[in-house]
Amino acid sequence: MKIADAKVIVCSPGRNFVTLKLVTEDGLYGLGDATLNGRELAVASYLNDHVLPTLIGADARRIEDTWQLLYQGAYWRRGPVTMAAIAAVDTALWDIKAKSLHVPLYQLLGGASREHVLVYGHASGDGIEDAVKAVADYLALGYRAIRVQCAVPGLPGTYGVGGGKLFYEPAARHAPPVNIWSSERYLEFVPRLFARLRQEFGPDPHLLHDVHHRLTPIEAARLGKSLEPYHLFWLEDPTPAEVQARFRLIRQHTTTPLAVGEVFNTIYDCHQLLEERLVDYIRATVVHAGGISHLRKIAALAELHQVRTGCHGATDLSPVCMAAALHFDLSVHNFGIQEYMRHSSDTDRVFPHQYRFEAGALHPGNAPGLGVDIDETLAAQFPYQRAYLPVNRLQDGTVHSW
Ligand code: GCO
Ligand code: MG
Repeated sequence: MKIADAKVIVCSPGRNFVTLKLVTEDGLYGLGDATLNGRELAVASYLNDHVLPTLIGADARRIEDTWQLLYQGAYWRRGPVTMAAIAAVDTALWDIKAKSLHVPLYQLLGGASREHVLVYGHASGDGIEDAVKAVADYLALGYRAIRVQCAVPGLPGTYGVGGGKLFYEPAARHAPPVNIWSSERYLEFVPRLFARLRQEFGPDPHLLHDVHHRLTPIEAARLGKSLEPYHLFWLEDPTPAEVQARFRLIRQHTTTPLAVGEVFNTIYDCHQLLEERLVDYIRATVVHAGGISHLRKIAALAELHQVRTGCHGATDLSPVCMAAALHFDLSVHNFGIQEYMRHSSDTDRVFPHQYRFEAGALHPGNAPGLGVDIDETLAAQFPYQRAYLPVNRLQDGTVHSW
């Protein structure tokens, strides 16, 4: 079963997506998401200029061998661009293999470990009462887990607010938006937000919060401690994780569960966090962590240390990635939760898919392969538009993590 054709489809049905399509000599095809928010064309070039010419004529059944060839064979390892390109090839090959065997992908990954996949959506507000209303709206839609972000009084453009109620789009066209940040104001505000939410909704709904790498370890420790009475499902990315040992300090001070890893690309980015059990959830996902093959290895290491998965699933992860993540989520034993932000109706039309939301959970469906397709004619009507993620500055102008 040789790979006969390969193409990269870049489209922008509401936001940019990069999709790889591999076609075999038997006429089967598979899809892989290669979208890297704000840096989309770098991955398209990596695939077009360097990877795809070497794939034509290769055996589409050799998924692990192809992964190793693209990873080790390039000599230059890791990094988001490389790993998104490898992920796209890997995902497309799994799609092809499952289609060739007429089974939904999760059957090849060990079969279903659960009936469906618990998901969380994002509620956000310009003020506390707005956030309360947004959470109520999500609960009314059937969600059982909700991430809550709220504008911090006195700071313009706080992360996590705006961009639509059911999808979240931080990237902007033409130039990066600039946000302003104060950790002092934020640390004072967030416990008040969650106190109000628990007062309104009681102990049942799972509440999550994303810090987006904005605190120092000791500040993160303080936040985790001050949120303990409101028992969050998780506190996400409390501090940057380039130095994994930084999380030891946070752990010494708080029992609030921690989730990390949406920007990780390989198992090497998180092995210490997992081995020392410095986090409770690992957020690496298919497109940014080398595909299904590599994510399974991360999940296996996490399982050894009782860390559960919580894959990234913001709107910039395409329906192809969402479908792949759902097959993975359904199959791994140590699944925790899946982030699920919806796509625009144009995106849903360009990527018809089988997965469906019901009662706060998703199921990938039982179509052979990933259960997601691309309408190339429609995709061509939505050409690429340059877009940038925001940047963040402190009140005195200093650049800060966004
Ligand atoms: C999340 C993320 C997103 C990212 C975005 C970057 O937890 O969903 O932090 O909001 O910022 O996906 O491309
Ligand atoms: Mg996040």
